[in-house]
Amino acid sequence: MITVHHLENSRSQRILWLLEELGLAYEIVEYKRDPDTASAPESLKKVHPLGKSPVITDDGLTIAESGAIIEYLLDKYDVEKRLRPTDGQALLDYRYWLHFAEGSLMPLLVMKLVMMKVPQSPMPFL
Ligand SMILES: N[C@@H](CCC(=O)N[C@@H](CS)C(=O)NCC(=O)O)C(=O)O
Repeated sequence: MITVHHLENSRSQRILWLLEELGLAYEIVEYKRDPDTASAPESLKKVHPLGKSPVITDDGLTIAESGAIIEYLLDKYDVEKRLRPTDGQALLDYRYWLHFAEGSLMPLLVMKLVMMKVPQSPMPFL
């Protein structure tokens, strides 16, 4: 059985979506954010040294990083190759968007969130 260590309001939602698309059985261990700091609880550090989500366990393996988890699940369970192109431009596009999400988009969004919490932003363009 796949277990998802799921932090509320987080990238972990990507993994739940994919598991639903694949029609797989899974269980969720849910973690609540601190109401003041929005940080993950200390208990998440038992499964991820940095206390980050998502993390899954499957068949004795523990896997972190949403992109790596997505690749793992598709390699193992998308046997009919429904969700990931196998070659050509479509595969290049798939890889581009998979990496764009974490490599380019999320850093900007997170920085923007952080700057919104700073009353007088030293970077007003953010
Ligand atoms: N690049 C990682 C990012 C993981 C990450 O930063 N997760 C956030 C939630 S979206 C988290 O666990 N934050 C809790 C904290 O830092 O306290 C991934 O794609 O899985």
